[in-house]
Amino acid sequence: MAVDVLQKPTRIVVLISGSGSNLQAIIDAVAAKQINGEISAVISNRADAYGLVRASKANIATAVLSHKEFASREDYDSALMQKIDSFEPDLVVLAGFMRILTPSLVQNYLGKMLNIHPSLLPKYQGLNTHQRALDANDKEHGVSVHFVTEELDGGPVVLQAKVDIKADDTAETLAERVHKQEHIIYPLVVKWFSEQRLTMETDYAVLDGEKLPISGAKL
Ligand code: NHR
Ligand code: GAR
Repeated sequence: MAVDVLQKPTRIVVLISGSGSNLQAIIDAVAAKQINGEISAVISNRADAYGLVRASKANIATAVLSHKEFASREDYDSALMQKIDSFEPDLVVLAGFMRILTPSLVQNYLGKMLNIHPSLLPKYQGLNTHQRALDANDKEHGVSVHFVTEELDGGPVVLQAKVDIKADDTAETLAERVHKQEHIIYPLVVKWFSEQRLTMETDYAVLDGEKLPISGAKL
């Protein structure tokens, strides 16, 4: 019997702040039954995030929780946690979510929260990664999917994809090529998680019972 009829679908909550093209890639992979799961909700900290339109078009519940309406990060994150928990997720996916999360929120979803970060971690944690790779004259750049821990962009890497940097690249042209890779690797990692093949230990990710190296699995 096929694995997917034995395991119950992973309930996924996706957090976004913007365009939601990674969200779309995951919506498409769920629709194509590549992911053994369902997207229970999409939550944005910005009311104008285009990803909310993508979610509505796919008949997925949406919620907006603006950080501007809260006095502190702690207050915001406790409301965000309540909102996330109301959808009872097995997995929380950060897909271009632009707010740093407090330790207590992160602890609550430890081993159950993934992020996609546009650099070859541990290089270029934080923001403006494409420009920083160009400024450093790097020959290659890329993207990482990692488990979220308290350390910003510092949790165990699951999978990376590389792109060559061209002499005439700008941050925009480079970001565009990185995006294409994002839309391949993020659905794949969510698929692994949904098949219960992927877990997190304190300092590393585990795929099919094997400890992954710091640069993640081999594609
Ligand atoms: N939270 C924790 N605890 N750990 C991580 O690894 C996280 C996280 C929250 C978000 C995504 C991350 C990225 O992939 C992410 C990973 C936002 C900022 C940031 O500086 C940095 C990294 C990431 C997301 N945000 C500003 C802030 O003050 C706001 C910037 C804005 O609104 O445009 O939160 O890059
Ligand atoms: C993606 O490139 C993602 O790697 C990046 O934001 C973009 C979101 O695009 N994430 C971060 O920079 C996190 N701080 P999308 O909304 O079209 O998926």
